[in-house]
Amino acid sequence: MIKAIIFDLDGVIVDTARYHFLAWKRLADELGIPFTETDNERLKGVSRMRSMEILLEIGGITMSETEKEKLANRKNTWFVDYVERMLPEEIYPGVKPLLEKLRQRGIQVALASSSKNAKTVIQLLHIQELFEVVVDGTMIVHSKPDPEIFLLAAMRLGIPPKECLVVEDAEAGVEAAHAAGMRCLGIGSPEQLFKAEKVISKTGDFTMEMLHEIEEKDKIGKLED
Ligand code: B16
Ligand code: MG
Repeated sequence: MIKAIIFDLDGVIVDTARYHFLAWKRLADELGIPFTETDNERLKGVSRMRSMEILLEIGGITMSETEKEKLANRKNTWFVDYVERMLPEEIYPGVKPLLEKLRQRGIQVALASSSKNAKTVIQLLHIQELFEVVVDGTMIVHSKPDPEIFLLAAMRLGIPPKECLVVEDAEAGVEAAHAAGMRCLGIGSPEQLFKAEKVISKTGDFTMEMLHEIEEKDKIGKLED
């Protein structure tokens, strides 16, 4: 029985995933690294510094930790510029009513984002009061695909992991959910997110029937087969 739903932020609630891509692309262009939307899939859900390392791996470039931090901070400045210009209307269609409906039905709702900017984003969207629990990149040591962020969310909700459903747009996020012993609804393409119990293209398309459908499926424990 699913008692709680833990939502990722970037790419699930709002299209900040696009802003992350644009900011990384700008840095990649400056460094002369070829960087496509396909490459960007590897950065989704992972921490800022790990994303920086993946970008340098793609370009075959090595540099000192200090230099890496300087460049990652630069990327973050550009990302924050996009975010600060964001309007509350940019929340994906149907997401706010969905969060309200889930709470009315007695399902607990949490946010678990690897982003250190998550609190700013939900404040700008005026949705912070819709989450019982918010955990972000400032509260964890290991980012997705490590399960830490989802386990922390479940602990703060007081709900066992097996009774939590994660909603994610990143492969690293689906892996993190399963590593936490939770089921996962993927948002995006079924080819990319094939490990998720179910995949839909938009968060706003989520229905209560899907929740029951996912409850019926129990892929947990079978993923290693
Ligand atoms: P920041 P999510 C993740 O957020 C993004 O998907 C990922 O692309 C980003 O690198 C990470 O947050 C860190 O973000 O640089 O703002 O701390 O998808 O877990 O909500
Ligand atoms: Mg995401």
